[in-house]
Amino acid sequence: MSTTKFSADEPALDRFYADLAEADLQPLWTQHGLLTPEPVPRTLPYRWRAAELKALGERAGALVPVDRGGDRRVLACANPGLGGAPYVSSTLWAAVQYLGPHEVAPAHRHTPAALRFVLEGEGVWTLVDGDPIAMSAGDLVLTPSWTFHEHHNPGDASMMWLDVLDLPVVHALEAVFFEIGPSATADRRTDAVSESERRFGSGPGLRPTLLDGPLPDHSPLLAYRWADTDRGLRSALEVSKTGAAELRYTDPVRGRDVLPTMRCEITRVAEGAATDSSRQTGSRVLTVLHGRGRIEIGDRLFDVEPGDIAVVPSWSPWRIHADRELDVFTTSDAPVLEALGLFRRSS
Ligand code: GTQ
Ligand code: FE2
Repeated sequence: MSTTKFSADEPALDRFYADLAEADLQPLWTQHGLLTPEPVPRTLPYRWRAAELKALGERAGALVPVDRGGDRRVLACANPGLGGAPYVSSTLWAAVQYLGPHEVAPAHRHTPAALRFVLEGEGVWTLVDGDPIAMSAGDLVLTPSWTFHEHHNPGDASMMWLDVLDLPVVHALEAVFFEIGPSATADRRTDAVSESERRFGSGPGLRPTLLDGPLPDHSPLLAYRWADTDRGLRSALEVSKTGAAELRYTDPVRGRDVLPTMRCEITRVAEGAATDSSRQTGSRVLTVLHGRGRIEIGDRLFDVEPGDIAVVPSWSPWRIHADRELDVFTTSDAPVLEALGLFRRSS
C-alpha cells in the first residue's frame, strides 16, 4: 500500500484507529484481498479416493446408527482450503451416503436443494414428496429445495451414493429452513417408474401439451436414468470429432438447468483422448462413474478411478485425460452465477 503508516508515531492517527475499532468500523484502505484482479479461491483442487470413501463409509455403517445425527449416515468431503468446514467447495456440499440393508433414512425437508448420483448398486428407493424413485448405478435423482425426502433400502445389500447440495450457498444467504416429516409406512418399491417420469420422461423432444397447474422452479422430471444417459453419450461420442462428448441434464419442459442453483453435466472421453482445458467462475464437483484416467485441475494432476470425487475451484483450468474410456459426472453452481450476471468462461 502506498498510504501512510497506520500506527506508531502519530498519536492522533493511533487514537483514530482505536476509536474506529471501538465503533465497529473498518477503513477500506487497511483491507487486503477484497478486490482482486481475478478470483482467488480458498477452495483447493483436491481428490478423494473411492477405496477410502468406501472403507470409511462401511465403518460408519458398522459403528453409527442411521438415526444419529440428522437421520443420514453421510460423510462430507471437507476441502482442505476451507478451514475445517464440511464443504467440498465454497458453494457446494458433496458427500457419500451409506444406507445399510433394511435401513430407512426418514423423511425431512430443507431449503438447500440436493441431488444424488448413484455410483454402484441398486435397490434403494427415495420418496420425493410422495413420489417413489428407484435408484440404480448411473442414475441422477433430484430432491429439490423444500421437497420431503426419505431413503429406503429394502434389500440385503448396503448401498452408497454421492450427494451434492447447495448448502453453502443457502447457508451464506442465511436462508436455511429444515423440518422433519412423516415417513411412508407402505413399501412403495414396486412403483418401478415414478410419477414424475411417467409425466415428464416421455422421451427425447416430447413433453406433455397440458400441465395441470404451474411448474415448479426446478425440473419436474426428478430422475434421469443411466440407460438414457448412456445412449446419449454413445451417439454423441460417435459424431464427436474430439474424442469427447459432454451432455447437460435439463428440465425437459423448459430446457434449463435441473435445479435453480445447480447444473449437472456428464462427459465421456474416449480411450486415449482428452478434453480441452477450460475454466469458469464458480466451483464444480465431479465424480468418476466408469473408466480410468487423469484429471488436471490447476497445477495438480490426479489419477482417477470409478467412485473418486474431485473438486475444481472457481476460475481454475481443468481437463480430463482418459486412459480407458471415462465417464465423469459433474455438478456446478453455474446457474447461481448466471442468474447474478457473474458467469464467465474461457478456454
Ligand atoms: O439425504 O437428505 O448429504 O439432508 C446432506 C443432507 C444428504 C439427505 C446429505 C441431507 C441429505
Ligand atoms: Fe435431506
